[in-house]
Amino acid sequence: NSQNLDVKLFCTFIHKQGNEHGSAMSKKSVKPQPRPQCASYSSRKEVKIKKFSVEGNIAVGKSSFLRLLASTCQEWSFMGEPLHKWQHVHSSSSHGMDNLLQLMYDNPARWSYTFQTLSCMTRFKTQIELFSEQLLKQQEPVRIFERSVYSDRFVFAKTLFDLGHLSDMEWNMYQEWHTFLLQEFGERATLDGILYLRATPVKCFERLQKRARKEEKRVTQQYLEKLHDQHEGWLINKNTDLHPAHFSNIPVLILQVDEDFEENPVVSQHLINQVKDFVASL
Ligand code: UDP
Ligand code: DCM
Ligand code: MG
Repeated sequence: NSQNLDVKLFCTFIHKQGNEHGSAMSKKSVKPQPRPQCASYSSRKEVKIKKFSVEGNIAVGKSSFLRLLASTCQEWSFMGEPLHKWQHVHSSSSHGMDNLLQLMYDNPARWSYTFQTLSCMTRFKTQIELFSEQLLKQQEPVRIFERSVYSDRFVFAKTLFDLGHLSDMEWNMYQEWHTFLLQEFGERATLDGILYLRATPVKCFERLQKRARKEEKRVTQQYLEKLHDQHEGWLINKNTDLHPAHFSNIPVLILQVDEDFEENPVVSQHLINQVKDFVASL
């Protein structure tokens, strides 16, 4: 089912990451191995790595779109959303594991801040992930993330605050450490562009029901409407109050995905062409 696909997708990425970063450590070799690079530039070759995030509402089709891109742009690097980490959190509960995504949807006032802390922390880790030698060997290395620390804050945490699930104090604390981390990570956390997958909340709700992720049974179309408005304010109308302000100038490619692209090669090819042109233009 689609949930397994999500896990599989993430595992593929992890596996890929493992290969990219782990190969030097896992193989016994007498030769010293070159170190992976941390910043957007490789000091060795001065190669610029272009970084993009795929943004969009819940179930709009981000993971499906990453799979599609991965099948055609095989030289690019892809980082799926670390969803399984949010579903499997170590705890001293009877199972030794808690599902924080489930807890948040079951009791948002209690668990939203905890969830947003974990999701953003795992995201920061992903977003500043080391670059592999394999990626740096590409003439024009590209890395694509599913969502970013920006949507975590400007879409999700903000919406949960507006709905009263984060208190004033929690929202202030969240913004304070988020701004601090953005400033500390600087270049390593920035993006060169955003691919905004855009569809009506009705279409997203339809896809959410088709996917039927068990934790998301309580997600309503009204909630998707709020998230949609938040995306629109941030990426289209540009009236979201962004802090720090210089993060507001990231170029955005809008991809309308109401029409099914998963099963439609003409639609999917058109989307891929737009992405390739956008990536090449930056
Ligand atoms: N989906 C679809 N047509 C599309 C894109 C996606 O029917 O063109 C379905 C997909 O098979 C899945 C659901 O929509 O069942 C949500 O997709 P995905 O998990 O990729 O969404 P995400 O939450 O990652 O944006
Ligand atoms: N999610 C959230 N807050 C975030 C990021 C994600 O509440 N900062 C939730 C929304 C979805 C799930 O995690 O229920 C994964 O998102 P998607 O299905 O859009 O990939
Ligand atoms: Mg997804």
